[in-house]
Amino acid sequence: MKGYMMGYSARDAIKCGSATIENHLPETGLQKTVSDILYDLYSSPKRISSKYFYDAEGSRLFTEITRLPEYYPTRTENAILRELPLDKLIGSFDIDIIELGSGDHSKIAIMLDRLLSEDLTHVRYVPVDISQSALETSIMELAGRFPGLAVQAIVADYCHQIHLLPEKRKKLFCFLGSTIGNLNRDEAMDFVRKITRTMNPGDGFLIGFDRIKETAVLEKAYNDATGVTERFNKNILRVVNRLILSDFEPDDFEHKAFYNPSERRIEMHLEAKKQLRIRCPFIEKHFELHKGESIHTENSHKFELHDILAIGAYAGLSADRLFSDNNAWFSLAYFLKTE
Ligand code: AVJ
Repeated sequence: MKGYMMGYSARDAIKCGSATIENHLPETGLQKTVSDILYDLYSSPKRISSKYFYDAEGSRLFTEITRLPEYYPTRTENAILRELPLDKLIGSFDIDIIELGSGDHSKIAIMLDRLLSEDLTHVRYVPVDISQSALETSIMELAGRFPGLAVQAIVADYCHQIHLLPEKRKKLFCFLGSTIGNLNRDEAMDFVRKITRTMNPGDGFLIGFDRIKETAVLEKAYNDATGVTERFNKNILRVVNRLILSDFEPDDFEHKAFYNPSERRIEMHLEAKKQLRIRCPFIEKHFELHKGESIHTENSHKFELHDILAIGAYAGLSADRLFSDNNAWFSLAYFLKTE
């Protein structure tokens, strides 16, 4: 059932030169968003889904994070992407490169830079992201930088709206930046398997994995000296305030990020500095946080080689190649659908 609630049409298609943006987010419905967020805030421990980080300000802050000296993942992955033989991975057929969570399109730009302009003509780039503003920017910048590249942007929650993805042509899925680390381990398994079901033999899946390393290195990456990650973490409360009309005061919370060795992940939390009462017009009273209580905002799982192989195997993919930096701080796994 497609929702027409809130006065949206189910499909807002915007034309932008030869490129198109389709917005499918309203299908999920604002009411569901409100009830999902409230449900998570009433859970114990309290949590906010990390997908709400990325409003315009959150996306901007994340881009700032990727440039921090402490935040090694982006820099390391980009160096691997610069060496990646994309031409070999895509062959010479017409192909859709579907990037799940494309963000600021910086990763695909590095990959496309390696292609000759004649190779670009049989590529269609399909970025999928929940941030319409990020996709609009991508379309404009990519048109200038890669003339002749076809772009079809899809504004959607790629975790729940896989049915929207194009099916017929040969495909290369890209899930980069270790975004997969935001999912729990079993969710990551199921997610890759779900995507794989839409693939045909010969299609590829390129996934970026942040690897396990020294705890101090991991923790520094999420506790940068200039506090950008702290601002990024607190910004999620502003996003939630807009969505559920609550009155969170970001500075009532402290940014916490630490490595949880048994789960092999960085966890981010917002910890109440004092007893708090949060009001929201959709609930009868208010809800309370006691001093020191925290809201869990993000998991960022780190992966061993066997985790990576297990994810591919569970989806029935064959692990074709692993591209890593010399320290094995980050890996790009290229999986192939064989039957
Ligand atoms: C975009 C999910 C890969 O987990 O490292 C960066 C987000 N959070 N700093 C990550 C993030 C805090 C990032 N991912």
